Amino acid sequence: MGYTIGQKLIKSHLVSGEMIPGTEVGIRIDQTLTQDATGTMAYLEFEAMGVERVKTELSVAYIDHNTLQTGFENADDHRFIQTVTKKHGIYYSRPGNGICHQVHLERFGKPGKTLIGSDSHTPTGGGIGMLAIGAGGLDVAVAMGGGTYYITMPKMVRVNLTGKLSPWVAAKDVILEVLRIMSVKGGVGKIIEYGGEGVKTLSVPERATITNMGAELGATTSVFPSDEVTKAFLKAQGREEDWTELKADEDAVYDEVIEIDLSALAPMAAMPHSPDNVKSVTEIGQIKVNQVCIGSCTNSSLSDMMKVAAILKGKTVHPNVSLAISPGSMQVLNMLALNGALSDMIAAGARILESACGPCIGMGQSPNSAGVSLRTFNRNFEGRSGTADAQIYLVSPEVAAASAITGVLTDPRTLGVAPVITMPDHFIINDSMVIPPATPEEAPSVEVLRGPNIKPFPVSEAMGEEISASAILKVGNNITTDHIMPAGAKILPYRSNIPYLSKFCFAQCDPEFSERCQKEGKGIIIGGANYGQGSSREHAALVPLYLGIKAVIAKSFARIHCANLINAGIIPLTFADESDYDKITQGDMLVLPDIRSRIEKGEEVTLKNTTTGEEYKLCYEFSQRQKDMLLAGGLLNYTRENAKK
Ligand code: MIC
Ligand code: SF4
Repeated sequence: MGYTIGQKLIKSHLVSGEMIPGTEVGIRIDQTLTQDATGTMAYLEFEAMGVERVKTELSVAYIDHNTLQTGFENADDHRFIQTVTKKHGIYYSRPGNGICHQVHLERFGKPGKTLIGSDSHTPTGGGIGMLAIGAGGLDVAVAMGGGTYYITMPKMVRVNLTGKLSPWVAAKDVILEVLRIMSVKGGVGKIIEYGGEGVKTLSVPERATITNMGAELGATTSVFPSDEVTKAFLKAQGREEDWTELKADEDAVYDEVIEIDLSALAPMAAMPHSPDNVKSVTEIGQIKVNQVCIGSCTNSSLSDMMKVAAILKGKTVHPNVSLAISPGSMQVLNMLALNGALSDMIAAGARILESACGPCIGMGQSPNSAGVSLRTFNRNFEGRSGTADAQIYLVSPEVAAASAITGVLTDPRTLGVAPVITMPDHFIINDSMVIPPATPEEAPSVEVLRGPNIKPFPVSEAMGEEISASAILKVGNNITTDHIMPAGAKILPYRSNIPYLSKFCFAQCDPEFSERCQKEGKGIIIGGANYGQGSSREHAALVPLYLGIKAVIAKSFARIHCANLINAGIIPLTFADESDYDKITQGDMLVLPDIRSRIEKGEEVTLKNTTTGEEYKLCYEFSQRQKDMLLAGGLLNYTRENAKK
């Protein structure tokens, strides 16, 4: 039996386990990336491990999230990351150089390699045939130290592409269609692999848009073959030698096959407040638009920007619309400036932002009250934009630019002939904003500079014999890590200050949550299905840990968050019978009797509700390693214990 691309990539990096879906496999990591909102913590954790120099082939730290700098905090964190990376062998991409995933694709990613990044959209690298996975900061720290990265061996899904996209229909519409079919839970435990005749009609930036937003499916990752198109892209980036071919075997077997005829797709939008709430633009109709934002790691490539510029050329942004554009990287922005496209955007009235995440993570550009904002981004969770009642629609650059001119949600096919954008033979290459690390000889003399906003991170204790605490919070389905630990301009600067962040934990769901935790000192969270979807931020585990959360009992968990909980020493458990969820009321007193010995021995775990007198069966699927980690009180304790042995 032949292998899929995903299986080939795992096989060539396999350190432990067998490639049986649902069981744990350990893989060797070639490259890592961090961004600044998760990076500060990741490097503090790396320092705590006591490794002098990274053991990966390449590790890069990007500064792209916290770039508003409304106080000293961001700049201090940047300086910390710049100095700590210099000391430990990591490349540092300065603020202004661009969004981590865009820059990594342009300058560093290599087909056939493994990459983990402390950001959920790391699968962007799958666009050039990498096994690129989003992970918690601590997992990235461990990988930088040469440690193995563990995943549950995923099932393989093949998305078979036929035909060719029609004019005005974009890669964004492909992934929106996949989201419509599979939902935000549909990719959990799976690798989404693209294949078929349609693949060769898609450029690398188009493929990267699709693998990027595969994160919203909850998938482990998404991947395209590495072919002649990939080779041409790398050649244009001056990196032809980084190319290797990668394709699925003819007789590879998939667990699931989805057929998509590219020619049949139409422009689409994900409506508020979920990336899978997808309808065609014509179906939604011509709703009035207040804001349009173009950019983010999903849609900020040179070709996306060139399309936008061509649509805007000679036009003026509608008087009721504010149009903000953030090109994805210095390379993109510089090329737009040189070829005149930037001038077309400016003349049309676009507000040009720096090459960074910006509005995508609520760093400025919050819409007006109840405002409708069309964004080329990947997430439209409630409140993420910074305006609680804003209505965010996720669309392609084509739909965004067309609507910015008309002032209403517009099917770009009504605009006439679509612009044809060809990929350049050569991108402008200027890596001056990437600072290489110190040599091993120089490294000892590099001083790591820390600002006063950097506070120690919480470390859990070994698991006790019994847990007894109240159901301190009960939440519904699809709770995102943005609910658990919101981002945005006011809070993001405190990503290295857990005590301060804790005030905002679950603030959107229950403003009293944090205070209640402080009062009770401990608690158990009750969650619905797909608990912890979205971002990789380990703060969504570290802050609850700080607040005394001992366990989360949910209908099901999202992959990265579940791993982050275990890393933090918080026990993730699921209901054996989902209807038991309904029997628990917030405030009920709960007991997990003999939890330690039961997990140790692999026995059934029960939950006693002493308020109602009921008992519920719970499930867990921990590997031996995860059990040991939980018993030790998280990954750091576990690593320290192992080091002692
Ligand atoms: C996001 O898009 O939510 C982020 C901000 O990039 C996060 C990381 C973070 O919370 O810092 C992600 O996707 O992992
Ligand atoms: Fe940045 Fe948005 Fe991409 Fe996250 S999704 S990395 S915030 S651009």
